[in-house]
Amino acid sequence: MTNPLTLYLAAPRGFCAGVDRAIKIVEMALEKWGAPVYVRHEIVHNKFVVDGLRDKGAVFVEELDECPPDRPVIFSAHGVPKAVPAAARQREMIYVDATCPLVSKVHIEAARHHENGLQMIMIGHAGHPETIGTMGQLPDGEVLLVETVDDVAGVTVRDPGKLAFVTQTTLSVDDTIDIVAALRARFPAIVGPHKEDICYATTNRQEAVKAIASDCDALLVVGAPNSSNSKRLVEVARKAGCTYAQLVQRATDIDWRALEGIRTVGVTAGASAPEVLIDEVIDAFRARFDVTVQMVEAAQENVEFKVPRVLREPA
Ligand code: 0CM
Ligand code: SF4
Repeated sequence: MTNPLTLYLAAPRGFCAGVDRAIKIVEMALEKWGAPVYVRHEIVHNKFVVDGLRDKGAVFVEELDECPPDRPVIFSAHGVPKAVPAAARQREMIYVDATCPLVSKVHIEAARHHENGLQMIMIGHAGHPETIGTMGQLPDGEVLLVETVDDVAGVTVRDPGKLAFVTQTTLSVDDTIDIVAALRARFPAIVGPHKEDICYATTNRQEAVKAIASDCDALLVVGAPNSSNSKRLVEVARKAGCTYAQLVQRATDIDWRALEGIRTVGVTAGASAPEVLIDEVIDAFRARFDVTVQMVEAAQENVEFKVPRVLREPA
């Protein structure tokens, strides 16, 4: 006799519209131009997705100068500094930009504020490709990075009356509220978005985790260790009262010993994790427990983004 287990399946979870579009861009580029097609940085932060595209002929590199000039190159969903497409044009390369339109929107906001003479502050994680890409929309030194409430006190600005802020799209909604509040308290004239630039997918996945976390003895987030939005889901679960919340790339990562005796488990996935990996995790639970799946839906999503025109036109 296996023990009963209620599995709360969070919705929405997994792929967002920007990830869907970015993967489609690589697939369509391979169809249009044949292999190899180069991709600068992991198209989305998921090893399973990257391995699948590599099998179809995509070659993943970190920098543009690792690509031969006569093959197409795709820029990842996280966005790139302005210098990257500029270098591709200089080398007369074919390039397709898979930057999520919601990240591009932040790039445009930053450029607009800069044109209006405002110095920029970015709320984001140092070293993350989206932060590097957004900061790289403006000349060096024009964007100051803050990661925490404490950073706000230490930031040195040119003119407190001429400031604006943007954020990374995949931050913790609750942590960002505090950082924005600290910025507005120290710099009352700061200009910014109504709330922040966190995207709909990040917000909804965090809401769904909050809806189940306190009812879960354990909660697993399917996602990669370099996926910002996935890591935030683990933090949100812990803050919302789930004492055992873990990131797993796939079912083989699950620590079954730590799950002994649980009666309830939550399962969700970051925006870059494919549904097959979630199914795999659920199947692994079914093999060990008498599982009842209960879906908990925090929001409905119907966002879709078109692929760039160059891929919709015949070769
Ligand atoms: O930004 P993050 O690390 O969460 O990227 P990801 O590839 O895991 O998710 C989708 C995106 C974007 C931009
Ligand atoms: Fe775009 Fe948000 Fe998805 Fe990132 S997580 S690709 S910003 S929709």
